[in-house]
Amino acid sequence: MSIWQLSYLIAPSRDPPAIPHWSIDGSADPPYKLELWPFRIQTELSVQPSSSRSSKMIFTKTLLALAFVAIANAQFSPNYESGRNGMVHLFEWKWDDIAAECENFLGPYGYAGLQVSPVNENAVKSGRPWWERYQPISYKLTTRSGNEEQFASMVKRCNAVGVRTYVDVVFNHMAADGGTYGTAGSTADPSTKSFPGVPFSSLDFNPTCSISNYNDANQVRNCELVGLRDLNQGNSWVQDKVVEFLNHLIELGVAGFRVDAAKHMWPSDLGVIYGRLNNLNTAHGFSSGAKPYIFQEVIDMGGEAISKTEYTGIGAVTEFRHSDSIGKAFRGKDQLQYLVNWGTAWGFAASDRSLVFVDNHDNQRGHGAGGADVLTYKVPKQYKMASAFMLAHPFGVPRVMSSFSFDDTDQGPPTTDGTNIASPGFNSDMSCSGGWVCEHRWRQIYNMVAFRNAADGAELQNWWDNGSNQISFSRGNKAFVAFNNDNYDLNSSLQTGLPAGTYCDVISGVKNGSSCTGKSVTVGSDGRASISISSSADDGVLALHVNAKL
Ligand code: 5J7
Ligand code: CA
Repeated sequence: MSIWQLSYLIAPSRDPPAIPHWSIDGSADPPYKLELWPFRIQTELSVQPSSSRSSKMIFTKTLLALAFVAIANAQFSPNYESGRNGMVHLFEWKWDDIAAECENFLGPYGYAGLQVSPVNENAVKSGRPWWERYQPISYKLTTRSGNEEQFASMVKRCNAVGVRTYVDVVFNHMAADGGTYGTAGSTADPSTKSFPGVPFSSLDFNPTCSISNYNDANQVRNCELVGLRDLNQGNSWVQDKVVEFLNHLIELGVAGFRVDAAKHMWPSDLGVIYGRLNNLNTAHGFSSGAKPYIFQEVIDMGGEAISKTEYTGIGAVTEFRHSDSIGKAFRGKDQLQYLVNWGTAWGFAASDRSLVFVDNHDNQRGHGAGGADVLTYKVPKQYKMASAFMLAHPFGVPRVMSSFSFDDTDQGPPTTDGTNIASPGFNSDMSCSGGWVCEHRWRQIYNMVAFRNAADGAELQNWWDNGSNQISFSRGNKAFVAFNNDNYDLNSSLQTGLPAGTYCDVISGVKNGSSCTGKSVTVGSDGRASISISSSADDGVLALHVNAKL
């Protein structure tokens, strides 16, 4: 029999990435070189044939097997528990509060995952702005959200109730000048690029220059973003430290990562780092061989040197065009009828490569892409409509934003004393108090997460529009949603796709036993129902699904 020798080599490269595939070098004789694109993982196959014929067969079979492994292990699945969909970003929440939220709310109400603020040590900045957490000092897991023990316990408690954790990881850079000590007690001297808590020294960073021209990819990736000391991800020590940090989080049971400022890093370096990540921890319920889900922050609104397509071969991307387009549509700058082809036709990445959102922690403050059109909790009616559309539509992996209220764009989370983060309070209607907005606890949002779960796998069907801003569609025969963004009422008999019966509108109320606290809608044996949405309604949406049938 033939004997193969596999040796794994990592080759640094700056080539553009592609859809993952194995490529073979052109040589006719063994050893054959195989390369998994775009991860730059090379495998050498030494084939010792007993006869040239069988060696060719085994070679072909091996190629097929390796290609299968590459697909099965691709990091494009969020690793959700089956029947669950939708994640929430609990921006600046404390780990103990999140653990309780998983058990009391996220698990029971069907959320599949949560994104947490950066877990590693950050620079302590005066006034404690939210953005200090994007200024790393070390990879020690102590922040204002809690320490490593609390984080580990949170991940475990959330996994136990079916809610997966995704960590916002910041490794494009370390802190800028002025950040001389961190939340875990480490000191640093950014002015000399000294971060002993890791440790990183000046050798690990790119030479100082500033990013001013977004049409120059070299500058965007090799220079400093607003003075943040720019790590060289092509450096093997930097790779080792980052991989160690991410693998530590995988060991603790996380399901994936949001990669901050991915646009400012070379895709080929990211491919090397991702290629060295361990499989998810099976002790936390992940299937064996599961890879971390990776969604990369690449702000690509067009017109710049860097395109999101350079990143979609190695992970998903945060689809900022979705945020911009959905904001424009529900602000009335685009008619809802045009949403009929919502998806890649709008310039979005493929559905399984798009992490979609109405707003994020950055663009809700006008700091990031999308500008004035981004919808936030400050415009509740339009925000609920846009969120309902995102959650009802099958496109993308949706993320719900959960904010603290702010007036000033630098303002950090609510505190008890100016330093320590305050826990959210809860009102009898389940909404939050104490400065926490908790959009994820708004009925119109959490009930649409349940809608998405009920609709799981069902195609978009029965699209209807009135030629302007009244639309409706079904998800197979599982769920139906209608929107009215015109300044006159919607009163129409519409095809819901649903089985005959009476359903609770989960926007105006909740199903409570055999009754509904909001509007009830009767679907006839032909699937049609008379649908009404007043133009002066608080929300402008009506949603029905089979799990809210009365
Ligand atoms: C990067 C982009 O490529 C981009 O297109 C964008 O819109 C924003 C950024 C950006 O990313 C950051 C990532 C970090 O991890 C840390 C950061 O501090 C930033 C960051 O500052 C940043 O850009 C800010 O916002 C842009 C709209 C401005 O054009 C930039 O100049 C910058 O603004 C700076 O914000 C101010 O100049 C400076 O005075 C102020 O102290 C600083 C405050 O920090 C932030 O606003 C942090 C933003 C941030 C953005 C993110 O997308 C993110 O994931 C994390 C933080
Ligand atoms: Ca960089």
